[in-house]
Amino acid sequence: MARKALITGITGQDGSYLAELLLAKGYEVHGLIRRASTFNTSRIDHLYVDAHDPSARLFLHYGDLSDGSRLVTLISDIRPDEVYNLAAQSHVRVSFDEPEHTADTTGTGTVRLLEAVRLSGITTRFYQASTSELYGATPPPQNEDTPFYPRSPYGAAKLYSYWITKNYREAYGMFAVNGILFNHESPRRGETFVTRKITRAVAAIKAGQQEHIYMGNLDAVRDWGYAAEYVEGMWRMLQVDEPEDFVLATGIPYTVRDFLEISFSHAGLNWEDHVKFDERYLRPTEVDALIGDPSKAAEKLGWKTTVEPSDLARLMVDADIAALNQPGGRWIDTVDLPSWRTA
Ligand code: NDP
Ligand code: GDR
Repeated sequence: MARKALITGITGQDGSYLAELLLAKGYEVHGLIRRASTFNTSRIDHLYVDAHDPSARLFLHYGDLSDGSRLVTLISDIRPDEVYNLAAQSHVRVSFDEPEHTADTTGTGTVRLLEAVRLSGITTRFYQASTSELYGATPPPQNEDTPFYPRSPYGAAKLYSYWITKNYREAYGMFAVNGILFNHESPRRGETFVTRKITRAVAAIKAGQQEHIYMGNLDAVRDWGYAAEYVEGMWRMLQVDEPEDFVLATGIPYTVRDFLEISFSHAGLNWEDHVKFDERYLRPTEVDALIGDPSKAAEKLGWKTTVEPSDLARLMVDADIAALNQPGGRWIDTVDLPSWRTA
């Protein structure tokens, strides 16, 4: 029988890559989707096969992390072997505008899902999407032993999720792990995160559709990896004998300014001609520098990145330029997955 996985956040960047990966590995994949007035499944439409087709292995279920009883019903019905909790209000800047909603989804949502697993009485492995934002003000390099100091309502909500995941592991013997992932990007990245905001703007400016882009803090240092590689690390964390928490990162630092420079110059543009400052993109408290140390994942999971941040910037620019030339302006992925991933 095929192994079953439930992915919350399947319509997001990571959920779409993880669904692809698990389907390729032969899993039956179940995804939690939110009811919306317009379809929000564009990242997974290419994976969908009508449920009446006997070959269908991807099944979508309406639900929401704010609705605990629905989670209990779903987990009890699906009885997944693995649960990946990727759903969240994931935007750090927005979390300052919507702190309570962020706490409910990004924090309390995790305990609702863990409780659903516990109450259903099934044996399942649980992955929690933890984040480098937990480190916040603690200077780099950051690894699994680095103290946390979150700097946003998002980071504080994720801190709760980190500890409640660890608590369910210790209290109930559940195989529940935290993947502490540093920033990871792709052509499927949400349009308001800084990398994608930049690469979309490069494409639009190159095409003569806009002149300027408004940005916030260009000095922030981030460790940007390629999302398609990070979902492999998530899966590997659930395949080992003992549940442990792992950092996934490239270990390579770039500033937002560096990312601008690489992206604009790849399209033959000078970023300084096009970037303007707008204080609305500043955060009340900023995370200055995140640089991960992924050596534990390399040693115990055999996981490593192959796409460096500069290559990532270029592939995202290429994808956004190509998307502008597509009917409907839809993104496409322009690179094949690294060979070690599919081996
Ligand atoms: P996205 O913002 O692209 O996707 C978030 C997903 O969560 C979407 O599918 C969204 O659904 C869903 N969602 C939001 N609120 C709810 C809710 N109340 N109930 C059910 N589903 C909900 O995030 P990413 O794919 O980039 O990230 C995946 C996870 O990893 C997130 O938890 C994020 O915080 C975390 N993370 C991300 C990192 C990154 O660099 N990308 C780094 C470290 C951690 P909808 O499409 O309907 O909005
Ligand atoms: P981050 O990602 O906050 O690290 O969270 P984001 O891309 O939003 O910001 C990165 C850095 O860029 C600076 N910045 C801007 N950011 C945005 N969005 N828009 C701008 O115009 C802009 N100008 C400068 C920010 O101040 C920040 O320093 C992401 C999310 O995916 C989280 O869910 C995840 O947990 C972390 O990465 C790891």
